[in-house]
Amino acid sequence: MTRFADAVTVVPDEAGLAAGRSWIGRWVTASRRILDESADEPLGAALTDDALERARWARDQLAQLREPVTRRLLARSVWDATWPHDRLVVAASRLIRELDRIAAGKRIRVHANRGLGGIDGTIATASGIALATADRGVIRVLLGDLALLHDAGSLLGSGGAEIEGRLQLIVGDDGGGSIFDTLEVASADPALYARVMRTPQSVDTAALAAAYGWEFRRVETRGDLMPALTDAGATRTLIEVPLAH
Ligand SMILES: Cc1ncc(C[n+]2csc(CCOP(=O)(O)OP(=O)(O)O)c2C)c(N)n1
Ligand SMILES: [Mg+2]
Repeated sequence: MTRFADAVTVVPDEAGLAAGRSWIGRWVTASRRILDESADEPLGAALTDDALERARWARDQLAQLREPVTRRLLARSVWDATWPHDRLVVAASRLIRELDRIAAGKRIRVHANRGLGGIDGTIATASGIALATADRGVIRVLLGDLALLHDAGSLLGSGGAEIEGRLQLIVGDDGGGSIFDTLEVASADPALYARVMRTPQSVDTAALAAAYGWEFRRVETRGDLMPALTDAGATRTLIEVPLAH
């Protein structure tokens, strides 16, 4: 027998709601712990009366700003720079694993292609989101170098005047596909591994961006990262970040 229902009524399940609340509570606590662990170094040394100690602290801070960007810092900075009126698109990359590890709870919309959706199409996906959304923030795409190169053709489509919002491609460049470095296959013969899995590349990304009319910025140091991510200037920017590790 076949029956058709015109309406469904959801009956509140008090026990279920309580269990859900307790589950969320545990996640919020874990998230806060991660935030606390990642909090900036206490300002003790900066506030000390000892001039030498203060100078040492200032020198250390400056030296840190001049250091190259790590994968973790990139993931954290993109997360920190993104707010509820923005959107984030994350490609299949080692970067999404890093983000998964460090991102603490925050009410922002994050998109990712899963399943058969591969690294090709990441930029096209972001362009579609940019076209469909009425949000007026920045659409940030966090992707690896290979994901950029596999979808370079989408730099063309996403440039149309149709897209009013700002689109920012943030490319963590580690010269190939490093996601496999952390998987079992990394123990294969090094030459074969490089040829089949890592597929090194050294494409001139600045020239690629110029060819498609995108603004281009290369971020070499920690100090340059946040200003690049929060720059309200161009509508279509490709930010290349060479990764230290
Ligand atoms: C079309 C397609 N081919 C292959 C893959 C398998 N794959 C997943 S991640 C990845 C490498 C990504 O390299 P990159 O974009 O540089 O990111 P990284 O891991 O280096 O951060 C590949 C080849 C895929 N997902 N889709
Ligand atoms: Mg890579």
